[in-house]
Amino acid sequence: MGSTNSTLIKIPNVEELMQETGFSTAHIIRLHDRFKELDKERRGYLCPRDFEAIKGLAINPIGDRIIGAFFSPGRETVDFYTFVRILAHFRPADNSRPKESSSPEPINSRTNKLKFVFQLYDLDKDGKISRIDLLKVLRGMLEMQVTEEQLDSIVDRTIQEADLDGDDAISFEEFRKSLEKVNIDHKMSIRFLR
Ligand SMILES: [Ca+2]
Ligand SMILES: [Ca+2]
Repeated sequence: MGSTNSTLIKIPNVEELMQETGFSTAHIIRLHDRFKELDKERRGYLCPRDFEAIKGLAINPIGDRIIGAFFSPGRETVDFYTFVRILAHFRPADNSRPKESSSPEPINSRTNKLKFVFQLYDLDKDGKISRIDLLKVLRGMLEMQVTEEQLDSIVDRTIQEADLDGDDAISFEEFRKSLEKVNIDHKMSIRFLR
């Protein structure tokens, strides 16, 4: 497959990227094609508005927050490597892979997926989802669908249900516990490759 090889040659350190993310050669090539497709102006990087073309994201309630996760604070662009690394969080967990205690936890493990979602809510990055964080995120997600009063009561209930140590905020451990029964793979499946 000549075209396959020529694509890979254009992606330096591709082996490293595959190892880190667990994506196969075929995945990387498809992601590279998708990246180029989204990069309409062929600048070699994507801006937040390029992500608006991703269908599943526009209708995902936390779509905006997910788009935000591709961009580190103060940066308005994302390159192919960062793009692939972030997308690796959405890869279904691979249970068939033999677990080696020496190797670092894969990006798509349940814990890393939960961490990824957690930081979408922890707006001020202080390690806790506070009432204010939650209010802002939910306001963005629900926008016109609820009144401020309803929003307040949703926030109250969410915090009450998850907050175990009574500090009026949700730590990562509390977050993890509250989502114990949730199939995170299912929740985090987004069709980027369509
Ligand atoms: Ca916070
Ligand atoms: Ca707490």
